[in-house]
Amino acid sequence: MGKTIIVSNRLPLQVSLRNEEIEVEQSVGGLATGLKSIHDEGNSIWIGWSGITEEELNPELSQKINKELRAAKCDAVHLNQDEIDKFYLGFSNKSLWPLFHYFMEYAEFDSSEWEAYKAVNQKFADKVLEKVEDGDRIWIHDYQLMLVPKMIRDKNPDVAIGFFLHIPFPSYEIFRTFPWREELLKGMLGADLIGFHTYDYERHFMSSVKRILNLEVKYSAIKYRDKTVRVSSFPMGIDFDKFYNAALRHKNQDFGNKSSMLKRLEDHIETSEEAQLIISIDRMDYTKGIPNRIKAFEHFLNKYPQFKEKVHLIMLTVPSRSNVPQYQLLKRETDELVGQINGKFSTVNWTPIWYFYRSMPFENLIDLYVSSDVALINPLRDGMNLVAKEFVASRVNQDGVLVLSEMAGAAKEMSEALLINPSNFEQIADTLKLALEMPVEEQKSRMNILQKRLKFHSVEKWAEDFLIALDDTRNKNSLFEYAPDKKNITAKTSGNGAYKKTSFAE
Ligand code: GDG
Repeated sequence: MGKTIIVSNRLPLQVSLRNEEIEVEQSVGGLATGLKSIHDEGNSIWIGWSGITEEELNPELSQKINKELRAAKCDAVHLNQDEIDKFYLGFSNKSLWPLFHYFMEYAEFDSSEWEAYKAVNQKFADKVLEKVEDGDRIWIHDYQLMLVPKMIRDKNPDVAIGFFLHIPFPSYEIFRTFPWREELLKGMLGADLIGFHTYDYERHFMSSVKRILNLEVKYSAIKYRDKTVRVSSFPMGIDFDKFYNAALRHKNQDFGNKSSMLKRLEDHIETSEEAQLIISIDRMDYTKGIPNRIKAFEHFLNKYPQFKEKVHLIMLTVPSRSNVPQYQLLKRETDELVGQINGKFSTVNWTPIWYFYRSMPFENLIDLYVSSDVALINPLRDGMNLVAKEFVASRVNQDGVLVLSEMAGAAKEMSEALLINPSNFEQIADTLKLALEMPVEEQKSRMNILQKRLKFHSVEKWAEDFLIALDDTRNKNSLFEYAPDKKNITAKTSGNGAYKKTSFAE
């Protein structure tokens, strides 16, 4: 077996410059954690952009960065500011991201940005081709790199290529509006195996392939250029033990060791007997339903005034893509709404919304997860949503209630949460009341099931399942040689959790 080449826009290391010196930190995101064991322990390299533009580099800095990256088995694709503006901030985040999240009115299609997207994808493909050897397998991630599979395949027809999309794949009626739809689909079809978080996204992709490319599509298989491309769903998990153990540590630590945030939260809970905390954590992104959340919370306070002066909504919104205009507008709207609600309802003793617009260290994230009563996660669209899973993993006493949007991929596996439609404020208000008043036994019985499932379907298992499926595909020993029906497909591969899960949304 050769090595595994992981390819993603960003590397698992965050490189930044401070006073002309480089700082390297481990990335804390789900992808970096999920692939950590495969990357650290196995024979692998990780290709991506370091976070530093070519303009910021000089030969001495380059040497230092390369040394750090080599030690972490990473290799950088160098991008200049113009490429970042057009490929990342432009095409990826102004065209693909809104379109794939059903925000058609936000999607801009600029042909010079499309050209930059193609050129940068080619740069990634070239870097992979430079590193690839016989017997290697390549795993490409996400919407920034959708053309890379084909670009590699064109030069190296035999190599094993997997592609995973972390965001939703939209329905055909949305996707068909995309000006370069054929090229994008063909780009993905360079892979042997294409993975999505849910069966719905898989279905949407198959439908677009069939109707736009007129290809022969059956169940989880597509006949393309004399080979079979397999498509399946692999719902991404989290590092359950990391969150559970951190939460346990936080709960049991001496008062003196607690963070000032945890002390203040606990103090608040102890001094006001009926106090309850609702948390929400997300990037400041229009897909996450932040204005809806605030408006629904206002509706809740109006409809159920008995919760006034008792319940707080803690909103941690992390700055994101703040040089894209829609994100600036969203920030302004959020600031205004929070100001309005707090202005309208606050008393000397009570402010309904505690709003943080910044990133917090992991330890504070755990403080929030462990000290809240309810998590309100209400994206308008979300590929998966790992925050919902992290909240559940952090509830070591198995209490607490998750209120989750049915538009998040995570909802497909978390039916014990209270599921809501993020546009139905009436329903959100009623559900918040239900959550805040839910008897502890019921909280525990729901949490118990959720935790068991999450612990089993960890992020390590997700990565393992995907790579096993990629090997399977290459060995041509499984499902997709036009199996007669989907039940047979499931049965054939029942040793592998990934395929079993393809049926959960049906
Ligand atoms: C994309 C898809 C899909 C958040 N605030 C802080 C912080 N976080 C961490 C959370 C969580 C991660 O960021 C956010 O992950 P999500 O899944 O919720 O959302 P996206 O960033 O939009 O991710 C999404 C995901 O890819 C994986 O496929 O689930 O649907 O949109 O891990 O803990 N971490 C720290 N401080 C913060 O303030 N340390």
